[in-house]
Amino acid sequence: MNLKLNPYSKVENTPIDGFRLDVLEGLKSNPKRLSSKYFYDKNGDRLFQEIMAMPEYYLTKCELDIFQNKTPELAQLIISDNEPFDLIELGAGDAMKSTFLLQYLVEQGINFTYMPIDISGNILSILNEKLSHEIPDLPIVALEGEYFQMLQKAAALSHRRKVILFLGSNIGNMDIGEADQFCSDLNQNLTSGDKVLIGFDLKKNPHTILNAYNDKAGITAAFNLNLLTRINTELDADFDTDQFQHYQTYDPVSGACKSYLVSLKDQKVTIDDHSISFKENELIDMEISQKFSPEKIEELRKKSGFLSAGEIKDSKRWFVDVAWEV
Ligand code: AVJ
Repeated sequence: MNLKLNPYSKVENTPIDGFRLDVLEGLKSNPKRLSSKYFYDKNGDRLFQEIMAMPEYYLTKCELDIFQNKTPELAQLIISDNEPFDLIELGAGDAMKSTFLLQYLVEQGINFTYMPIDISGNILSILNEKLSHEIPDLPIVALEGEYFQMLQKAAALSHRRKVILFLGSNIGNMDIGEADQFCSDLNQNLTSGDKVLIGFDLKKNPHTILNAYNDKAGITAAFNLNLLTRINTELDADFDTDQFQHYQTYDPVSGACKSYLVSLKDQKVTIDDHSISFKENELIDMEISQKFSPEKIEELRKKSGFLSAGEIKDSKRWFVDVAWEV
């Protein structure tokens, strides 16, 4: 198969029905919840890029420090032999950080195909456009959809050794139980010699963490409220976003940084033929951004059956990219 002849191809769409069912199920639960994986429509992608550019949002800067300034060490963590491999990135987004690694690998003449997976087709087209200019020699196969469905697609497309990138503390969007399950599933979907590189945001001064998610400019608030707007547009609903308020918490003991939307009054919202009632001050559980201790990361690795293959921290030691091997 000549993957070079196969530029950005839309392999599969997130079924709109999955979105609708998840939203209705979440809003009929007690407490009400919405999944942060749905934050990323066109507006959400733009808002997240604004978040990454905020001075308070240290995560991107820390991981960029690793990818930009420790590229050879990073490459050493994932290169095994001269065999060609697939570099699969889960939740690639605009691949701002990984581009430095991709560039370096291509310069070193390493034979690999880059396979970004993302739930947002919009950001994948932006990414594909960007990479075709910045690294024209890079073979890319972009996959739009859910992580494991697309991992299976990737495995069906090629049988080469796999290196999975899961950066930016995307793993933090799962609670500890979900992260355990996810890493075990990942391990089950890979074979001996495959590797994963996971970015974890470390516990640090709680003010630093809370500030990153509670910015004064209100971009994080807008990022949360945008999901209500998305539901209005895509699911024919009538949320009044002025009647919901963003509330952020960080619990330094558990490391859970959580966002909620608070209903500012008793209100009813219609989602096509469904009616959802909100009491004043009732919450919608929106997002978890879990922070980790080194011990917790080790526990996660052992539970899910991976071997340790090295790690790199940023110069502030606020963030770590950890390599595990099957
Ligand atoms: C993209 C999941 C890593 O949790 O830090 C940023 C998303 N939410 N600000 C994170 C996010 C609010 C971000 N991740």
